[in-house]
Amino acid sequence: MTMMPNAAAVRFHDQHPPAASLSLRDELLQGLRASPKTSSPKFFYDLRGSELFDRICVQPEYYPTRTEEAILRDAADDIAHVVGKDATLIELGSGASRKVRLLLEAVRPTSYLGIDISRDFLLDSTRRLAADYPWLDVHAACADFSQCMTMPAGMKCEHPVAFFPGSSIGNFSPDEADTFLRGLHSLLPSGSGMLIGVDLIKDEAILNAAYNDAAGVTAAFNLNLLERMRHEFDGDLDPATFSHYAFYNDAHSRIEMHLVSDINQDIRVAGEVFHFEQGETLHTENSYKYSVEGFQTLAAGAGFESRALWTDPDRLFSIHYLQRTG
Ligand code: AVI
Repeated sequence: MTMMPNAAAVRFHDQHPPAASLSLRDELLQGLRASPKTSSPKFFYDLRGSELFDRICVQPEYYPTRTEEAILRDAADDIAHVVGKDATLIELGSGASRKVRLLLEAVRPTSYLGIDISRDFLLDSTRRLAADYPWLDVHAACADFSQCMTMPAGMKCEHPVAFFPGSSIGNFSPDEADTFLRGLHSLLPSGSGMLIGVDLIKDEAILNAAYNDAAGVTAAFNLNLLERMRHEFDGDLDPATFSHYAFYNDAHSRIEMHLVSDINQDIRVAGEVFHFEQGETLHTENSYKYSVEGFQTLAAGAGFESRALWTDPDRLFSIHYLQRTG
């Protein structure tokens, strides 16, 4: 269904992502029943988790956000040249639509489509975008881009360019990333572009510091998952009996985040009891890091050829422009 919200400048397409609470609960319980215990990173992002994530992005140790923004700012004209004219920028998981602002004046796309699962947040940020860039045809689609996504009916889109910043692809396993890229390949017509931010493999000390900031914001972000279990999933547990644990796993080229139980204990979530030994962990997130070549190989396997690459002088972060082949 397509309808006009109050602010006339945004066209809103509600793709009705499945009302999640039951499936979310089931997914959470399934992870807690598994051995070792796991939880999807998407459980981090309730309101408090999203606020904490915004605070992580400005911590001095968390280099990805400011480095990617600097690359986008410095390379905006170059990016515009590679992207070409009459683009429709499609931002996947658009959130606050903040990073795309660094490109809009240079790229001058004809239209912008922000896709996000959080309806109110999406509407608010795309309305602000439409107000600030009156020449831009702004669309918003409420959908879970990682599950299923179709282009909104009736949207004219001559030269689609997917925009996926933030190294969010790093929160997928390489197999999931491959499936995700293949899904985009089947959605986008031949010749479409993709501008994607990918965090790079680097000195372990820099990586470990980024996920263990001195102010304890990443720890609070991780531990907030337990608060969410208490409030949203009828959890009976004491968050103070768990600790944040994040480290770089060199063999898998990924940061792992865990919640470690400091004691032997039973917790109850949604009516079910789960036992934790002292020192046992709930694995809450992986954040994969790639070499430039490693990512290009992954993308090529899913049908996207590398056309351009930008990095910062310290090669902390990369932005790739890929083209859909076939
Ligand atoms: C959203 N994502 C790319 C972040 C990352 O770095 O993997 C999430 C995050 N987790 C802890 N700090 C930041």
